[in-house]
Amino acid sequence: MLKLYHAPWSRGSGMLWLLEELGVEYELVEIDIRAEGGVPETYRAIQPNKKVPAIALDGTIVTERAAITIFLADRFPEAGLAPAVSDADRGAYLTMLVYNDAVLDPCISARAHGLEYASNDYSFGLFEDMVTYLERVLGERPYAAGDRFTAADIQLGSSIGYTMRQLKALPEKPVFIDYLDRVLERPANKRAEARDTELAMKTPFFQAMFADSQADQAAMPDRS
Ligand SMILES: N[C@@H](CCC(=O)N[C@@H](CS)C(=O)NCC(=O)O)C(=O)O
Repeated sequence: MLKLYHAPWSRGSGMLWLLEELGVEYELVEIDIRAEGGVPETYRAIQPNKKVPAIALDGTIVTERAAITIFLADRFPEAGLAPAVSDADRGAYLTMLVYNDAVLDPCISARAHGLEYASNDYSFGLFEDMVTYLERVLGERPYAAGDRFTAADIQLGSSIGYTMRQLKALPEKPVFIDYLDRVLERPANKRAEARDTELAMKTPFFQAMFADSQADQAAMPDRS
């Protein structure tokens, strides 16, 4: 059976959404990336940097979100999540999947860590150029690869949703808000979110975090 190596509320969360869209059976192997002692060294045999997500299917291990997405969406074509190799949307589909990981993600991390740099210092270029490009693409077409929802929207939707709504690093542009309204309400995403939240609530890190925030709230002076 397909195995997903995953940690809740992480870059692996989009994979749960993908698997729900594909409608395939899978076994979830939880990797506690927030464990005090760190991720066990044995996991390096699956993912060379000990990161999630990773998948294993029929003896093949695939790592990196874009690669996993391409692999699974092509492997289960009946779900209709990948434009065929000869489809006019295939180029945009691959571009947006890889852009998500190779440009959007590091631009956001660089911004969140206050890194100052020139465009040609790093392969991912400037944050402002990334925002302008995404705004243009999503202003020109309703979905990442064209007129229909594909697996690229799972990755792009997850990234835009998290970085705009939770991290607050991506500006709240109207095209991003409209795009999220189009993609995040899908039933498969709602199922994935529910499963992820359930997993997060069983994770010692989040249990401690929520216990702390409840304790802080209880200690707040009553202003009523
Ligand atoms: N390039 C990887 C990045 C995955 C990644 O950054 N995963 C984070 C979770 S959000 C992780 O596993 N961090 C644990 C660690 O670095 O120890 C991908 O796209 O699959």
